[in-house]
Amino acid sequence: MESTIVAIATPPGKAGVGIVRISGEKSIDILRLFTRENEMIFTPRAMFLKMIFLKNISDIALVVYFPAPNSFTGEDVVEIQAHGGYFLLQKIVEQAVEFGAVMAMPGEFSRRAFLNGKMTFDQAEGMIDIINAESTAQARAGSELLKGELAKQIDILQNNLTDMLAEIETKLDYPEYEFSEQEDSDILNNLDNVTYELGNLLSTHKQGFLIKNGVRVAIVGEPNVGKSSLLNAMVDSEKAIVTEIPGTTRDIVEAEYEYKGILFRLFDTAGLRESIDVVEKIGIDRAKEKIKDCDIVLAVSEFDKDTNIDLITDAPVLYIKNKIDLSSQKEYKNAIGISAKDKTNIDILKQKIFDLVMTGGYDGNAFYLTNLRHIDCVQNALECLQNAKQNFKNTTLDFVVFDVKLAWDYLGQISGKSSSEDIIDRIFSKFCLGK
Ligand SMILES: Nc1nc2c(ncn2[C@@H]2O[C@H](COP(=O)(O)OP(=O)(O)O)[C@@H](O)[C@H]2O)c(=O)[nH]1
Ligand SMILES: [Mg+2]
Repeated sequence: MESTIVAIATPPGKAGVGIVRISGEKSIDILRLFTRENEMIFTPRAMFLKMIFLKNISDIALVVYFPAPNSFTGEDVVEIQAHGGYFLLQKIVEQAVEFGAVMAMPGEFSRRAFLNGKMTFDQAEGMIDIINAESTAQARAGSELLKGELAKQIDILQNNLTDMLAEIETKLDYPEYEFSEQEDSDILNNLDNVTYELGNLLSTHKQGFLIKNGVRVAIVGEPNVGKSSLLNAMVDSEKAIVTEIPGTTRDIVEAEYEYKGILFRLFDTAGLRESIDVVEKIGIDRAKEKIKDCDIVLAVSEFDKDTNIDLITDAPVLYIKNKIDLSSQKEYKNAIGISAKDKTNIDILKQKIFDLVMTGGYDGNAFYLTNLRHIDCVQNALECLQNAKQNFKNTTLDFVVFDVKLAWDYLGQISGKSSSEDIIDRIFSKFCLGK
């Protein structure tokens, strides 16, 4: 028998309400012990306002009982919505343990949900993405997964491969069977179709990465050109210190904004110059590191000067002329004129950044591969199918069957149709406690 697990489902801290979740066969008994109810009064999925009794404390809580299999985990589940003090909630957990539950491991509720067929791997991962989301696009990507959008697409391709395998294998059972040209070309067409679809899916992963992690934007330039002022203007708050003294910014200052659903992470850096100041030097080294480690570089100079610094980076570079409030010239060749002080052209700049990194734009209705594990699976499956296509011309069908099966297996790892203890561990151990 599986143990009955308990954990706090709400974050540490103080809040109006805090939730303790219990899952397993003993849940309902534990609830009755808490409430000292002798009769079975807990109508499934209905809330009851009850006293709950701990050792020397009691609280008034809303309690609800979800009998198996109609619960998050697929087991009997009880939720106690008590007052949201972390001390109190911990006491409730301790009491539940005395009543026969054990403390849940991180992700254990979701792991049980998976094992009981309540959700697939990718749905569980989508749920975590929603929890971790910091932008509209991130939350959207998570909700697409949770809805089963990826599993649906993958299922179609897997079924396609299954049908094909069945057909080839029946015929392979008869050694004297000769595949006609028509049959050969049908198999190849089928392989082509699935490879094409997987290729399409994989092509979304660069944008998917930016959706998931946010776009890292480094602001660099010589001292005093207005880098910190630009960061402040872009996030509309006084995050970074601005002074007329060159060398003010030393550590990297971070700030974020959302544009068209996408999260952008700005990094304001120390002005690049030869410096003898130890602290400033470290800041300058960090700035140079940041240039290499970002998705786009904003190279800022004053309107009447050019950027005079070495930019060693693979990322696109956007040249910016600042302080145009002091100039009569507002338009520049190969650069955007802005005034960080007056917040002129900040929106134009944001659009330009968006266009340069999100090549192909962002379609709020499209599906993007955002999860590294899924990307790996798709990539591996694609390679197997490419091998299968290659082998189709050169060797016997047994090899083709082998590679197609392997591809099927990789695709199955996305949803968990093909799973192992190892994959299950890898996925759920990253989840938070109480999820
Ligand atoms: N007139 C004008 N002054 C600016 C503008 N942006 C920044 N400054 C001034 O330039 C100086 C240096 O700005 P700061 O943002 O600290 O530059 P940083 O060293 O590149 O970070 C400060 O005195 C700012 O007030 C601008 O758009 N117009
Ligand atoms: Mg600065």
